[in-house]
Amino acid sequence: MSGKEERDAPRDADDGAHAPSTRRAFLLGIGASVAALVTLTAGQSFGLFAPTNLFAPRIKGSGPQSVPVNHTARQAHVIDAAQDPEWALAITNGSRSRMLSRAELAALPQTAAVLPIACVEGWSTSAHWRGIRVRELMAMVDAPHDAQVRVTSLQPHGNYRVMTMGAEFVDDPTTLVALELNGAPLDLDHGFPARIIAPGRPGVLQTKWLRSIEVIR
Ligand SMILES: Nc1nc2c(c(=O)[nH]1)N[C@H]1C(S)=C(S)[C@@H](COP(=O)(O)O)O[C@H]1N2
Ligand SMILES: [Mo]
Repeated sequence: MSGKEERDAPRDADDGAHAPSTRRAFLLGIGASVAALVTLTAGQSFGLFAPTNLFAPRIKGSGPQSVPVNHTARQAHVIDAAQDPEWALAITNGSRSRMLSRAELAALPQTAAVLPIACVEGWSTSAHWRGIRVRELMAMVDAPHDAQVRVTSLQPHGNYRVMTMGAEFVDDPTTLVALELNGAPLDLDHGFPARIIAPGRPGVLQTKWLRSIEVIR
């Protein structure tokens, strides 16, 4: 994809610059999510439905590495991109940028943190994460301490593809680009090769399958 196509592509979950149709789709999505949430709650409340509970894979303690999965790599259409041996995380601050392969990320100082994933769909699971502090990555491109960033996933489309993170999270010593979950490399469904984990943010903002982290200026 050329730089031009990249810029002209519709943006999802970005900083409010939705085209009208994108915005409508987003609002419809909220309606669908509420309906799904009601269904999920009902499904969990009645033992009668337990044997056919479609949401069973998301209950606490289930899923790869003992953590539920929101969207799988297949559902997010990232199977190939996430396993590309040429993958590298782009860190940019204006004209300053770094590309870091998974091996290069793994060679940087690692920080461990116990943090939950809390999904609006009705589950929360605490887990052990290990990775590189986002603020250390930002320091590598001389980002100021009050920098906000835009985080983009390899995911080609969808509401979770792009999110913004305020300086208070960027600067937090437990906000990580995580490479490991519960003592093992991230499962593909949990965001391999690298994902965001930050304290006290809703699950939707814990971006999986990272592509880039850019200072917003
Ligand atoms: N790229 C991307 N990141 C994502 C998502 C997604 O669909 N795509 N789902 C989000 C949601 S809603 C939640 S709750 C968490 C779940 O992370 P997990 O599947 O590793 O438990 O990932 C978040 N990060
Ligand atoms: Mo979620």
